[in-house]
Amino acid sequence: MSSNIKTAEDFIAYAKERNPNQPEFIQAVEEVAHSVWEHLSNHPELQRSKILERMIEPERVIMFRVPWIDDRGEFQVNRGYRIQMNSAIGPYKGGLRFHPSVNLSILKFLAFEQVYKNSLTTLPMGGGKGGADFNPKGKSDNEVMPFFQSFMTELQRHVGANLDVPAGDIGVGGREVGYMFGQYKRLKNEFTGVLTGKGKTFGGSLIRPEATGYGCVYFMQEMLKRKGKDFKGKTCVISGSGNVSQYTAEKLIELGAKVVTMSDSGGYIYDKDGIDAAKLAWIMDLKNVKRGRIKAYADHYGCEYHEGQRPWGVKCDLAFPSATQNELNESEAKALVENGCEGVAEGANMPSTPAAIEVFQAAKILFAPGKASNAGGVATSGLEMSQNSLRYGWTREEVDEKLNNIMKSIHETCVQHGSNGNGYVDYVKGANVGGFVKVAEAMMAQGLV
Ligand code: NDP
Ligand code: 2IT
Repeated sequence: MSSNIKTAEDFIAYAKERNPNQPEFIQAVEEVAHSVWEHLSNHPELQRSKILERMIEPERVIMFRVPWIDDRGEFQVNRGYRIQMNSAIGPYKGGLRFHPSVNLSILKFLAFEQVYKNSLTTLPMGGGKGGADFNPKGKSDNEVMPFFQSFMTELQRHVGANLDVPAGDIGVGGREVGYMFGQYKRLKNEFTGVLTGKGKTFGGSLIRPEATGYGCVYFMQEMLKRKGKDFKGKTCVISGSGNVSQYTAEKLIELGAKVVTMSDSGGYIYDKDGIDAAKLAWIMDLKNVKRGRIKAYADHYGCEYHEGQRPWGVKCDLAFPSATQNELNESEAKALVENGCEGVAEGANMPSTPAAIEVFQAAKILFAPGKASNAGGVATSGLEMSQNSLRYGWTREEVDEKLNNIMKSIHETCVQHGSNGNGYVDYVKGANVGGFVKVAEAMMAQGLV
């Protein structure tokens, strides 16, 4: 640690000075710094080696131009990125986000979170993240394919099965991964596992589409089990209606819970009778095939729709924020707690603001941070990498069992590092310290790089 950095606050001031105008990145760094400070204080060798200073400095940041032509023949330019944050424990690994809000701060926060998340999975994956400020909404297939081909035409220089393995995130599904994989294969003239989340016919793992949502529910199941509880009859509120939200809902319904909300950036639907398997299939068709808005569900099934609002005011037992960062603030956290909510598992990355997390922890309800509870997606990406290397494919049951075991192991790691002695588990501290120690040890072993 620099001689003038004595406390977590000093470190955060240093991080802020070096990264002006990057609020999301600083938010993620602040949380980790607070969690690991005690560990660092007990390990002066880590401080001397400037482990945390090195961890907040990406190994490499790539920014590039993505030119393409839209349906009207107009030239368009987007900005592409890949943040290669940390490769101490394996090749860079993490998703690609395509959303108009994408910028350096958001991708650095996501890449930073990814380092600890990937460490928690027990698999050998470093951390990275990328994407572009491209808005896939309302784009025709004729526009989406050339955009993703253009994006990969540059990205192919910087990724590879043993170097950096991207996957999906917001705005990316099987279609987009397929186009990127096709372009990579064409340019490199080799068939390798350079991306995960691929189609089942060309090396994609079974259960990868389901994995983040299923994993999040498995994590909540472990937290509940520790309290002698289960999902039977629990009312659940979910935000978002994309990949993570859909499979969170599917698994919750299967395990006997009642899901009453889903949302998109337009608003949320409240179905007090519960979204059952048939209604969820309708939502999947609406979102994945028709690419429609969630409001159509309310029109079709005659339930409530709350335009421009988020679902946290709905009375529930369990909440699964699964759309985007900072989508659940302090007053919404208070509303959840006052309405009797007993557990929150983050499907999204950093959806709860720091003040919201304080509310949950002060009320001593179960709270799982995204880097623990949404790690099932990247864990199954890791399993896809293993299967590609083996040139083999496991069955649904085999992958699902491995996923469930990984989520149990992450839960145990959180309990090990986050127990405060009076029975309450600080899963935030547990996840941050549990993820940190492995990466720090690997960095120490590899010298000053
Ligand atoms: P999708 O693109 O499939 O779905 C995103 C959902 O969130 C949509 O309903 C979208 O609504 C909503 N949303 C996105 N941005 C905003 C916003 N700024 N304000 C309000 N609503 C928004 O993405 P995923 O389901 O894959 O990702 C959701 C979250 O989960 C992200 O935080 C992602 O980083 C995280 N995650 C994803 C993993 C994965 O494997 N896919 C793994 C781990 C974490 P709309 O369509 O209106 O934009
Ligand atoms: O945030 C995440 O963990 C993801 N978007 C998944 C990354 C991956 O490589 O599967």
